[in-house]
Amino acid sequence: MKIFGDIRSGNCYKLALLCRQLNIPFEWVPVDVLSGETRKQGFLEKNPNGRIPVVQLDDGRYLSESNAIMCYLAEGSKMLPDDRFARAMVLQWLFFEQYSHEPYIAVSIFIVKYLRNPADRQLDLAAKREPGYRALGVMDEQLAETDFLAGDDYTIADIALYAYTHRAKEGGFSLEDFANIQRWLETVRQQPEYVSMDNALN
Ligand SMILES: N[C@@H](CCC(=O)N[C@@H](CS)C(=O)NCC(=O)O)C(=O)O
Repeated sequence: MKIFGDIRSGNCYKLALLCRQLNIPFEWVPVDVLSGETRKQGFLEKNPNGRIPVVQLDDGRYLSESNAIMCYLAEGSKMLPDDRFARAMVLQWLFFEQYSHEPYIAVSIFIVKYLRNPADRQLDLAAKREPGYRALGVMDEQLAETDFLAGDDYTIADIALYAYTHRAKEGGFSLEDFANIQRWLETVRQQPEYVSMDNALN
């Protein structure tokens, strides 16, 4: 399987971390997210939406959307439970991540770190503050009740939300008031075969 990605992207890191933890071999094909490569014709044939990550399976088929790819890869493992309700809880957090967390926290990191905080994005950045903190509050409340987001077991819901939460500070979000998130971040780091973003491809 090939993963087309940029390891600076949390959405791409999700897949590298999951593959390491499930012992799934992959070939990483680097795509520079800042160069506009994802919007060129050759790439649009892989994902018409022009975004990474994309995987190409051994039979040639392509799949995009980080959380959908994680569901595909985690099928049959403990990271995606078979039980109907337990699985739906995992999906609940995957959808939460994409709709209520990533657009605020990941995009803030992108503006601050990768675009170098340009003046013409300051209003946009400020508008992400309140919904970003609201998402962190929802996570913290859940993590006051359970060890992991979808319950007592580590699942792909934790990978999905770890990817950008552990870097929230780079987008200007403080985790100081979120003790349960801090404890959970440390627990994720202690999972077997955990790799940090910096080491995920080594
Ligand atoms: N919902 C998508 C988001 C993917 C996404 O936004 N990817 C960014 C990098 S993190 C990208 O490819 N940006 C390049 C572009 O939009 O041209 C997913 O979870 O995979």
